[in-house]
Amino acid sequence: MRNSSLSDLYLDAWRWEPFFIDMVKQISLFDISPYSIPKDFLYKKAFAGSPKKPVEITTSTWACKFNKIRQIRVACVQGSDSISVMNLVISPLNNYELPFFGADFVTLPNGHLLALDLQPALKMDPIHTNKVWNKLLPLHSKWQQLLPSGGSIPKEAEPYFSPGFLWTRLPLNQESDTIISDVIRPAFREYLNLYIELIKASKAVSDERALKILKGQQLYINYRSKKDPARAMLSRFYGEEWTENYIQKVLFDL
Ligand code: DBV
Repeated sequence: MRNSSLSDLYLDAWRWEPFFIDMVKQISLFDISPYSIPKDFLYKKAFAGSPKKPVEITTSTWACKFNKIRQIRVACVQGSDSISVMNLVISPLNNYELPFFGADFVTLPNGHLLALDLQPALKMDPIHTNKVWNKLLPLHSKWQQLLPSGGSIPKEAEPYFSPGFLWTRLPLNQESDTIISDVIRPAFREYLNLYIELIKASKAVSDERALKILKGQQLYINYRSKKDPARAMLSRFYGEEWTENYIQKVLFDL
């Protein structure tokens, strides 16, 4: 299983490794199979910084799939101490009444940006959202009150977020490191546990319903790929062509 072994990441001191390991442990109760990622996107390296002080920036991709889940993929970006990203999306098959699972843990020289959500394919549809939100909202209020708000999100992004969107920005310091290990990490574990419970409980829906969910999923994935906030950064490191292919054909490939 070339895509799903930790050693494929080739990363030194990746800040989000404990989160990644938690995630792999949590999903390992499912019967996991490989999800193929083209070689050019499994591991990519570039040098940024100044000629005198070059900084190596690596981007690794890990992916798998399992029963009811079309794709789970993690984009891991690492560059010295000041750039570290774990972007995770779990995309369910469209014949299950399931949201997406999304996590965006971003450390950049100007601070941390931390986002976690169970994101709806059909936000205005209570059949799709009620069961999820009833269980998600208590988790959200428990953890968000321990975090400063991340600020508002663009109006056009609202259809794709749940009211349980956990979202904060933190400065780079030791206090934030403590918040990341004492708040963000258990919150991530609990959000993912809830998601796993929803997967286990979900049953196949009718073909008609599946088509409706598919349309919602396509709008979500198109939005994410069109507005990917990492586009500028990745283009700077790896060029536009590689970045466009990575975003459209690997990260958001529905
Ligand atoms: N975001 C991605 C992918 C990334 C990635 C695939 C490979 O979707 C990283 C990496 N996100 C990334 C980076 C930034 C953000 C910002 C590098 C900083 C961009 C910058 O400051 O230049 C959550 N991520 C953001 C922002 C939001 C999210 C709201 C701020 C956008 C802005 O300020 O313009 N991304 C968004 C979200 C999920 C997500 C809710 C799922 C939970 O993945």
